[in-house]
Formats: sequence, structure tokens, C-alpha cells
Amino acid sequence: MSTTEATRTNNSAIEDLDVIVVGAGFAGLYLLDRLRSMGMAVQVFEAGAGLGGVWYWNCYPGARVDSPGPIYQYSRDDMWRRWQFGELYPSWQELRDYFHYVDEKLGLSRDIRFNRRVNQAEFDPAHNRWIVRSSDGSVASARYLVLCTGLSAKPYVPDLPGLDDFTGERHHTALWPQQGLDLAGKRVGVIGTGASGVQVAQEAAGVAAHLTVFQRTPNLALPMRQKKLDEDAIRRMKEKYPEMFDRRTKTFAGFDYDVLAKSALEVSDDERQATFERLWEIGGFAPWIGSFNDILLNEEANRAAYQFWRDKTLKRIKDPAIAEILAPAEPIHPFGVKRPSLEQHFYEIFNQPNVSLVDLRTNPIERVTPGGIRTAAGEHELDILVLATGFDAVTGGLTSIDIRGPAGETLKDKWATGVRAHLGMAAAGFPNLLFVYGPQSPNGFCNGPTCAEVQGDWIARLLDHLRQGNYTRVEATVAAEEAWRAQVLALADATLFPRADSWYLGANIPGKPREMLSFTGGLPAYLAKCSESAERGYEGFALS
Ligand code: N01
Repeated sequence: MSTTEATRTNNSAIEDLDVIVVGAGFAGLYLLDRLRSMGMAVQVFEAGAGLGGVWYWNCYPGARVDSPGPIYQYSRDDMWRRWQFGELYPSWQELRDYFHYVDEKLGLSRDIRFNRRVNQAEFDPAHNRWIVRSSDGSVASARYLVLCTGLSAKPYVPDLPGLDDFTGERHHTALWPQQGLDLAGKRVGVIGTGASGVQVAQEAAGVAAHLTVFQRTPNLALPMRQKKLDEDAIRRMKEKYPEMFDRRTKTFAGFDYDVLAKSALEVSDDERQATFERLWEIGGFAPWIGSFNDILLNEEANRAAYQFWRDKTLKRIKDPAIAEILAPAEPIHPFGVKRPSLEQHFYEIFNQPNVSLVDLRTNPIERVTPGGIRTAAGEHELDILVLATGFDAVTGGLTSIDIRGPAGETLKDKWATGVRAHLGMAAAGFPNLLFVYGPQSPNGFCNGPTCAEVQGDWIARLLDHLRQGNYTRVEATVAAEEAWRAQVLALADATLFPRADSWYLGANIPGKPREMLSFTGGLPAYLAKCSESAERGYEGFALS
């Protein structure tokens, strides 16, 4: 008898479901509602104690989304009609309120098992079902396993010498204490200047006795243009919501604006400058993915964008030496090939007497000491150490679960030398396993809720098709996933993205294969491929 059969026979408490969804963020909740409404027995297993996925875990001071609230929500009429965000870029608190609102409307929590981290999943080929074991000791079985663990489910903590010796408070931004942590009057150190580091630093600078920011690579951050939304603004915005939601599946990154149909090099210097100015005033990601169509492809176009960004940024920093560290004359990597963060007053904090910047390129960390951080230039005494050091992104949340296919191979083994994930949603050798925001899908280049809905719909239709056809097993073919991988990598090779050590490439994690983990061809092209497969009877998949 196999171990899976033994488990099924011996464990009387086993829950038998049609679908187990892992993760109670945008994607998991969307699928729960969608599949439940199709009459399927579905449960969501969630490691956290509450709803929201990244917005449950990332509750550090200043955490907020980098997409405008109106577009960062479900498109269903009854989900937004009576809901309103108070700020254009909502905070984690407001996002949690939104998830509770959705939960109240749809009654989702009754089918969510909180505090249940999925540790292991093993496919039972005799019954074509997944056996899922979790941290709370539960064992459940389901025909399908859908992983909605998000891009940032596995925090990355660098192996800094002496890290465990630190006697103050030390937290990764994504494992922040749920009860909060007061930074006021404390000596705070922040390692990392990605989106999380920028946000924490902005908050800490206002209250800490001293803030030390440890920067390895400058963040080419863009102005957020945050604003409060009053009733009138919300009413006017809502008039355009249906059009906006309709548009988001038709644009490169699932937003309501698109890349310009022009090269930065085909226009006059005046027009280029005027366009950069206009996009700068809009703020958000407009200067990045609403800009000229060759900014991320052509070095000269990119350099013009960098120069514009630098000129704007330098004006905000008083000390020229600090300015050169934050916005160097010679860019360390092209503009926009690491995800730009949105900032509100990040550059101004370095004009404050209680804020210092350490350039780790010239002055690396020697070790963490019980009282702070020692660099070649001396010791920085700290009460609180914030690790804003990012994530084993895209694949980390998937490979950290011990997922075993029928041949005993784990997903981690399969991807050890490079990812293979057909349409970014399924992998050969792992039947009845699907992922949302998976590697080789648009993931990091797509607005989260847009991706949750379009991939969720595709998966729901697939499961319905299988049910209608009395199929019990679906699996990507090796040929299809190899062809998809080749396409994803070729698309990326034609861009400037490979020029930075970003999480898009897994290059922020020592030892991780360096390869593009996202589909960079834009959402419409991606959706066309997904539809084409479905229309041809799920071409690229073996159904049995
Ligand atoms: O992580 P990151 P993040 N020594 O990987 C540094 C989303 N997000 O949590 O660049 C010193 O971007 C590392 O340095 P370097 C968003 O998609 C969104 O900030 O590798 N430094 C880098 O500065 C984002 O892109 C929101 O040289 C070390 C930083 O740590 C993604 O999540 C908010 C180091 C990591 O930056 C990840 O953002 C927050 C070391 N050993 C997050 N190791 C919003 O919606 C790493 N670093 C606004």
C-alpha cells in the first residue's frame, strides 16, 4: 500500500474536497467564490490568522499598495459599488478593511481554514487526488490543488554574520509583529531600499531618534502622488469604473493606461521632455509602464528616462555626496528593470539631521553585533533592525511546500535548474496542480486583482470543462511547457531586464537560477495564448 493510500485508509478525519486553494489573498478568495458558485466543494487553507495574503503579513509601518485603490480591487459591480478607499494608494489597514468587506458580502470565511500552513502535498495516482498535510496536523484530500500563495510568500533573510547576536528588536518587513512596533524615539536601522525599505524609512524618519538606511543598490523610485479621496472625487471616479475595469485586460500590465505607441528616440528632444514631465506629474507607474515603448528595450531611450529621473531626484537632496549615492551619475542598472517603488518623501528624509545613509557598495556590512551593525567605517548603534531584504519571489512560496508528483519528484527538484510552467499555471509531472501568479505568467508585470481574476476565470473554466467531460486528471505536457519556457526567456532577452540583479530574475537569492520568472509580452498577448489553448480543447495539456 502506498503512503497516500495508507493515509487515506487510516485517517478517518480526512476531509475530501473537490478543490483545495492555498492562500487567502486576492487570488485565493476570487477562486473560492468562483468555484463555490459552480457547486464545487472548495476550501481555502491559509497560513495566516486573517484575510489578505500579503496584506496580512506586510503590516510594517507605512506598508501600502503601489497601485491606485480603484484598480486594486475586484471588478464585480457589487464588490465596489458601496466600497470606497479613503486614499488613492490604500494602506495595509484599509486593504484589510476591504477584504473584510468582501468577506461579509460573500461569506468567504466559512470555507477558509486559518492558521493552517500547507507543508506537504502528495499526488495519489490511484485516485487522482492530492493529499495535503498542514501545520495544524490536518490531512485533506482534493481532486485539484490550486496554489494562490502570491509572489512574496517567502521572505528572504540574508546570511549576515552575527545576525542572531543582535539583542534589540529585529524583524523582516513581511513578518512584522501583528500587534505593531513603536519606532518612536528609537535608533532604527533599515537594511534594503526596495519598496518595503522605502516605505518603512519614510515612516521611521518622522518618529525615530535616529534612522540609518543601509543601501546596496539605489532605488529609482517614482513619485506616488498620494492623495485623500473625498466623496466627490470617489463619485466621479466611480462613474468611470466599468470602463476602467473593462480596459484593464487590454493593457500591458492590467492597469487602465498603457505604454505609449511611440519610441523615445523618434520624437524631438522637446516632445520627449514634455512627455516625461507629463508622466511625472501623473506619477505612480506612469513614468515606467505608461512611457515610450522602448524605454525597457533600448539603451539610449532608457538612458534618457534615467537622466530625467535623476535630474528630478537630485533637486530634492541637499547634500551632493548623499545625492550621488541615491541617484548616481552613472546608473548601476538601467531605469525600470528593477521594479521602481513609489515614494512620498523618501528623498527628503535624507535632508533631516536624524537620518543617515550608508552606502554598502563602498562600505559593506562586516557583521551584525549585539548592539547594531558594524561596517568598515564604524559601528551603527541600533535598538531596532528592520530587514527590508525582500523575498524568494515568485517561486519561493511554491517550492517551500513539499509538493510531490506521482513519480515522487518534488516541484523544487523540477525547478532546480530552471522553471517550467506552461502558461505559468501548470507543470508537467504535477497533475491537477494549478497556480495563480505562477512563474512564467505576467505575475510581477500585472496588477494583482486583474491577474487574480483573469487566471482565476481560466482555471474555473478548465475545471468546469473537466467536470463536463468526466475527466479526472489534467497535466501540462513536456513539449508545451518547454515551448512556453523558450518563449518567455526569448521575450525577456529582447529587453533590458536581464541587466539587473532583480527578483524578476531570481537574482536576489544566492544560488537561485538566474532567469526571467515573468512573461514580459504583456497581458493581452498572454490572455490570447490562454484563450487559444482553451479553444483548442486545452492544447498543451493532457486530459484523461
Ligand atoms: O524587496 P526588494 P521589497 N545586504 O527585493 C536589499 C512588492 N512590494 O520587499 O537591490 C544588503 O525589492 C536589496 O538590495 P539589492 C513590490 O513588487 C510592494 O522591498 O539587491 N541589502 C534591496 O534593496 C516589490 O518589488 C509594495 O542590492 C540587501 C532590498 O534588500 C516587491 O514586493 C510594498 C541584502 C530588497 O528589495 C519586493 O519589495 C512592498 C544584503 N545581503 C513590497 N539582501 C507596494 O505595493 C537584500 N538586500 C508599495
